[in-house]
Amino acid sequence: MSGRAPAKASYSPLVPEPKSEGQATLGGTRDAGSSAPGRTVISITMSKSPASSHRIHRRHEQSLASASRNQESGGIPGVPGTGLMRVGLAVMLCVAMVTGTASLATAQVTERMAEHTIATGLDGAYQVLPIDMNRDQRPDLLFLSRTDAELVWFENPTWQRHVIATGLSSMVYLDAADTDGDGIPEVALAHGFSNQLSEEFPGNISILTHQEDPAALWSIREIDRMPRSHRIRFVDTEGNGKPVVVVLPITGVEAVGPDFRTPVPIFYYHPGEWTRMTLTEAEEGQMHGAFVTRWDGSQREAFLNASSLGITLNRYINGKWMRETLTKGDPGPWPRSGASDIVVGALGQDRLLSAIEPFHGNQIVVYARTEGTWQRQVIDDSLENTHTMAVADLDGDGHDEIIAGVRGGSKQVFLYTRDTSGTWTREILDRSELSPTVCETVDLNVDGLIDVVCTGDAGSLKWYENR
Ligand SMILES: [Ca+2]
Ligand SMILES: [Ca+2]
Ligand SMILES: [Ca+2]
Ligand SMILES: [Ca+2]
Repeated sequence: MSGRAPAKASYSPLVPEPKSEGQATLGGTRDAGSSAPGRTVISITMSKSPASSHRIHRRHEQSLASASRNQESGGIPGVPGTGLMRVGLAVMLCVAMVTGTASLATAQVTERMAEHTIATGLDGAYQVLPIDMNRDQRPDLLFLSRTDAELVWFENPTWQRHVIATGLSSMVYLDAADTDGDGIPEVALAHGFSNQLSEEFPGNISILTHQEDPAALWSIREIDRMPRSHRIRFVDTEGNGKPVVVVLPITGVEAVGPDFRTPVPIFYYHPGEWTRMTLTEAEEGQMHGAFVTRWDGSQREAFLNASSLGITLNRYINGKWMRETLTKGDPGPWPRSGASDIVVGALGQDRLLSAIEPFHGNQIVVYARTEGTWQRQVIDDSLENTHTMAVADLDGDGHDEIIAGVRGGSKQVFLYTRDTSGTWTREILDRSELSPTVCETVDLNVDGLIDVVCTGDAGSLKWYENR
């Protein structure tokens, strides 16, 4: 599992000298995140894992885009600065820095991505969730602010803002799924959140249902209160369109930092009954991300959760929750152990697990299953307070890219691409100080190409159009 020492990435700094396209520059010392404005190339070799035909179900079919990359400015979408700077950056993006095996073919995925700003000034911006809210087949954007009293969605493509609930406090997370088959999702919301124990922050769990007009106020029903409830997910455990609601507190109620070393329960609720059920009491420490996926390739959904204990697969089989810890994550000493967020993607026919480690951690880790165990490989350990990750095959080569965002340091959004030789390359998807809290992947303009949408502490909501 993860007991072995992590495979460290090697780095090369970008040398700011114009090179002709296709020309490689070798070697150099690690200087990730330095003042060099271009990308850092991270080179590792991954083991080939056994074949698995799994592919997560929310993925849309995707075709290889045309290679029309020539932007009028000659620059990078969203890159501020003078024309000269843009030209310089464009030239630098044509320079592939390599360590070990040369890799020039698959980088520059960010050149496909055109940045668009949907909204700014969103104080407390925390979560964006793409989902069609009005049955027009265009994904809209549910949006949640930690400090705003209004729960809203932005309507695609005009991005008109609609308020569906008011008078809320300390919202922290939501999920949405159409549980009654009318084409408009129901929303599960965790609010009244704080890391502190206080009657002011009881950890409300509520279900919202639309009325006649999904753009008008929705009805809201509180189903439970559990302090420190922090992540919430619909999970269609039976594959019948009647998902349970799973709630993951960030720590145990009695936990005290920095160790937080008490059990953390996971709860779930059957739709309609809304009686609190305990899924497990075996988690411990700090718990963060949860990723829903059709792990077995059937209609049944499972979810993976990340915590101080690692990454655990949760499946509901024959009326019982079955839990299997896939990896212990970062093998570092408590409390800097385990994982913070987890995503499941695909590398060709193989399953890709990728994680942020440890809690709000500095590392992007990929796992490939080899000979029955998940091999841990750190592809970047230069980050600070990494808070979100997502996967999608943006360039249509059958291998998912990883999108990750940091709230510390440069506060940027990064994109990691693996080429066929196993080399991971890091590019900057958003070089503003977005301080991303959540990024998601979705085909927002319904053109068959998966796009990226992010929000964060800077109060902006942006999408990155795949062209
Ligand atoms: Ca829509
Ligand atoms: Ca519905
Ligand atoms: Ca790809
Ligand atoms: Ca698209």
